[in-house]
Amino acid sequence: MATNTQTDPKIAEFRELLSKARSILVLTGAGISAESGVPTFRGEGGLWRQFNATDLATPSAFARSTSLVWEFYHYRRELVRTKEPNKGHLALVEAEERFEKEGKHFFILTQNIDGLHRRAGSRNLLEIHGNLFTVRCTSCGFIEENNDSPICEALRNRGLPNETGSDIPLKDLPSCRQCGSLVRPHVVWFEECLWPDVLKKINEEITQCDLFLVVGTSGIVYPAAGYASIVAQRKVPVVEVNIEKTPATSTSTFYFEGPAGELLPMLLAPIKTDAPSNKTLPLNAKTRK
Ligand code: BV8
Ligand code: ZN
Repeated sequence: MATNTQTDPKIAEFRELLSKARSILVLTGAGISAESGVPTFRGEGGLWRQFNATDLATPSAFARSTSLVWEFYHYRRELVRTKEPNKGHLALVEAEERFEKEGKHFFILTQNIDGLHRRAGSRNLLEIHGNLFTVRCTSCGFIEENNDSPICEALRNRGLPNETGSDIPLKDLPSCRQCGSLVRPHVVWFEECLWPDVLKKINEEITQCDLFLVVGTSGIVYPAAGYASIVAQRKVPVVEVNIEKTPATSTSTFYFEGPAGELLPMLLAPIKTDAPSNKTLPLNAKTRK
């Protein structure tokens, strides 16, 4: 049941851990964008034209129904453009800035491709599955950020969830600025491996962290779903924030139930120290040796 932020003693325990942590790693999933109005994969709204995202986010779907898959990604690009980061994203930005000032390491691995962490201002961030606004050429491999709306004329006003039929000819779909061939979203589809440089960075972060927050993910998709148990095996505290229990809950030291937009600002708020630190003592005071 939902965490009572006034009385739950676990919160004080967590915040004590947070104050002592030197390297905080956060893994986020679609749930952190839910309060921004971006549908999650497996909640309601996770369907588009009666398709599951997981049916369309594959190389074979793109090869078989290129127009349909581009309409799906075009729809998501245009939808996300109308959304804003929420208090959960912003709490992570504020925490990153504060912890950096305290000489701590703070890093976010997001599974989301919506770009909302970036727009919120997070800098220590890795979008492990790519980004909706980056495209890659299917022929020459050229990768570039593309914020065009629409991304090509043929997709203007297309891709609506209640539309049927997807028959845009390949030649009218988004094309490479370098060689003119068809481009695809530069994201990691199911049955595709995460990129080697991304895997290297993930490994660095999960081996160095001494506190691991898992926020708004169903813990179904690998390899991300495996990180909590890898970190827990190092006896590092795992803290889950979700509106429901997930497979990660059993490996979590703390499980805080509730919307990330409400819980994160409270969980990550600056620790108010009552005792004046020597930084705040009046100039002529002597700090006790
Ligand atoms: C890989 C980008 C090695 C695209 C995504 C068979 C063949 C091949 C592979 C596999 C296979 N079987 C299994 C696999 C591995 C597969 C996998 O894990 N499949 C799952 C379905 C079982 N993984 C892969 O293929 C990965 N690559 O393994 O390479 C390999 C290679 C070949 C062969 C074998 C192995 C690649 C996975 C990456 C896929 N790309 N995204 C796109 O977005 O279009 S995954 C996509 O779904 C998201 O990016 C995210 O990562 C993932 C899961 O979504 P979540 O973020 O968890 O969202 P979800 O909706 O599920 O849950 C939301 C949660 O939020 C819920 O818990 C909800 O309670 C909570 N919530 C809601 N509101 C709130 C909230 N919490 C807090 N506050 C709120 N307000
Ligand atoms: Zn090209």
